[in-house]
Amino acid sequence: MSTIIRHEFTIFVSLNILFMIDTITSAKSAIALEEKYGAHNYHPLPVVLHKGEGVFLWDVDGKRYFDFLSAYSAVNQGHCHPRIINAMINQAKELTLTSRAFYNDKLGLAEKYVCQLFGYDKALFMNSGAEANETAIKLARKWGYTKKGIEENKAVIVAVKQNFHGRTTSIISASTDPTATSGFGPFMPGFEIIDYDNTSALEKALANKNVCGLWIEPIQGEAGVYVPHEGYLKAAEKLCRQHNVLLMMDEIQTGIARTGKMLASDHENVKPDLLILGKALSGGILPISLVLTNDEIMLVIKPGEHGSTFGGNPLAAVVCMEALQVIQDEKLAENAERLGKIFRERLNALIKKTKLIALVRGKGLLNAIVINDSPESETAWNLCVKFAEHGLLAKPTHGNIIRLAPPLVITEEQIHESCDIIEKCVLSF
Ligand code: IF1
Repeated sequence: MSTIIRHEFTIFVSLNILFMIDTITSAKSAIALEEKYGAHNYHPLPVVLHKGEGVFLWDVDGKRYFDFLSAYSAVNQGHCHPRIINAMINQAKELTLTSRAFYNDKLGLAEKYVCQLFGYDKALFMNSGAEANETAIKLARKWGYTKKGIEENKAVIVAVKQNFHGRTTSIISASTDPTATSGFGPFMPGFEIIDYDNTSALEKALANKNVCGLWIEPIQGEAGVYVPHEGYLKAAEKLCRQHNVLLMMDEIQTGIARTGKMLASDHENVKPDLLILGKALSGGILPISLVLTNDEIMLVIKPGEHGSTFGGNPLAAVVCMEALQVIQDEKLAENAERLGKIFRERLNALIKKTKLIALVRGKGLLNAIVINDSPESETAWNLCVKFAEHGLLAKPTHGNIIRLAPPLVITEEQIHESCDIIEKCVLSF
């Protein structure tokens, strides 16, 4: 193509792209665009966000909010943490993705970092939390066949009612939530579902010789921040050892300091066989997930048997190390422990003044209030709309439960300011 025509063509294309890229000028136009062009797989609160920093979010009209969802505990380090952003920018200028067809000079450093931090032999990086759970399923099954001697294709993974581990068709095969499963069958076999927080149900299920794994969350996030009885996790660990079953702990939402310890398992000194992490592994900058385990289990997967295009990319490796260093340097687990107690004290005091809230529960800065109304009622939703009007963002789960989980960088003063907002809205409801 001659130079002149090439230039004209370039100008023509770039003008077109320019006109195609709209700028979002109002909340209404943003919502209309998502309504028209986006899948309707969510029902967001009518808030259109433009900027985040620390515990705060700003909408397109410049209104500031306390973020009490933290992108479902992915931004524990606070929105756009400068250290993590800078680490990302510097690495992004060098190398973002090589695929695992080759080595790179960052992945090994990140693997060593997380193995030493969490006390395991080997790490397998993926991207979404669901992919990390899928990885854990494959590891547990293959370990069951090659190490425990389970008959091929007979491996069973024990899961629990009201679990949430992601949205893939295999993962929802273990779900007991009709919203997650209806219309998506047929389902993956090989899962047995028992009651959560019930050790006798555990004893019965794990005695089955075909069981290769027990798959649980240390606190059930999506179920509404359901904290099991003290000792349940320890009993689960003991029964897994007794029956040669792998403890697959999904700490994607509870991990990375959210509940006041680096891991929720740490509250009971439980050491999962397979530790499954995601979300705040990157401080909400990139999708990064991870499975940590020992050599005997990790090495059952041979070259070419598992992976993903972006899994373990050098950009994610650098971001992950910085995000975890920030958690430790800023003592965010200790902060979550201390401020979580103050938060629950304030909410328990509020409960005495209102019939609207049945109870508050949680650990560290993973908490929830249960609204004194049926799950089908609009009360929790309407209360969240009111919270938003007063500068605090939260969203109901399962109808009448409101999860309240700010970034772990929140200060004591900001906890009180947020509780003042919650109290004002609840008492005026
Ligand atoms: C949605 C829920 C929370 C998780 C645990 C694995 C995953 C998640 C314990 C999968 C993800 C997210 C997914 C998001 C909303 C949110 C959520 F309501 F869906 F269940 F937090 F409670 N294990 N949870 O919490 O990780 O593949 O998403 O990276 O799907 O609506 P992911």
